[in-house]
Amino acid sequence: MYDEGPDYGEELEAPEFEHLLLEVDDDGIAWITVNRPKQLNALNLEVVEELRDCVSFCAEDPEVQALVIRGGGDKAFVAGADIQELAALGPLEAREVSLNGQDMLANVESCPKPVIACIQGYALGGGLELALACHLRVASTEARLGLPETSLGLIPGYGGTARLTRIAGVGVAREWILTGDAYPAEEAHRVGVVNRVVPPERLEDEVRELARTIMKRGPYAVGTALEVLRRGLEVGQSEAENLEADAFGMIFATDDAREGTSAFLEKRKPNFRGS
Ligand code: DAK
Repeated sequence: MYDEGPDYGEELEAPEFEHLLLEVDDDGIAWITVNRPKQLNALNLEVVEELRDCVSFCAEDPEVQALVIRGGGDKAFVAGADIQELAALGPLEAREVSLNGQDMLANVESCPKPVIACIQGYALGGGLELALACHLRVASTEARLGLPETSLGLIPGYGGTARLTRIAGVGVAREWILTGDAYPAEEAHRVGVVNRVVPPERLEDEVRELARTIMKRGPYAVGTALEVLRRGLEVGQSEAENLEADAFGMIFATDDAREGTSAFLEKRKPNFRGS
């Protein structure tokens, strides 16, 4: 389903960021920190552009096998779009902001490597929308999540109506969007908005373990599954099943599929190469 697998010989140089920290650890996990803790990591235009560039870089970089997005400081993942910036927008600029933001979130959602949101505090408005575009969400018991746009006289503008509905169902999406309330992590977990909830001191380890588990699987299969899941949501069931069958067929042309099945039969661990 993807034209090219990663090129293991290539070394890429990380771009420089003003509002993000990027650290690729020894496991190949890229820890991307939105680092504006004084503004509770609110998303201004620059952060949105940097996030898009950073995710594109990580998607390309053969050193990176999984991405984690988190917020700087201990109070917030991301407390939304930057309200100061929003307040000054006219309709044309708002449209520009919308297109920019949607482009960045599409980049996150279509990343062929798993992207995990690590939510330690507030994930509100555009911040929750960023987390919803990630493939998985792990939250601390201290986190609070919500879409408070209606309390500002707005509606979610970064795909929140569509993504929350697909992830948690229209009943939950209506309640969250109409009330604008911030919900505790346990409630977000109960309704399926987050995958796991752990005490704050466990959060980073839980995210790392989740990433490591996925990284042991065939990278080509993981990327293909992510794409089939994403594209399958955009079409009806029979077309989604066709997409799955096509991708299933193509997987059988990969070295990883041969390696994975042989390793099982030979009772050894697979050595996947992502191709
Ligand atoms: N933007 C800018 N600054 C923010 C911010 C935000 N979203 N959230 C917090 N801050 C700033 C505060 O102004 C404060 O700055 P100083 O006063 O210290 O200079 C600092 O962060 C600390 O915040 P607080 O003093 O308020 O801290 P508290 O612990 O008292 O309260 C809070 C924490 C998270 C409950 C509170 O800060 C809060 O309610 N923040 C706003 C949350 C919110 O409403 N977020 C949703 C924003 S609306 C669009 C696309 C997307 C969107 C809109 C349009 N288009 C396509 C056009 C998305 C909209 C949103 O996300």
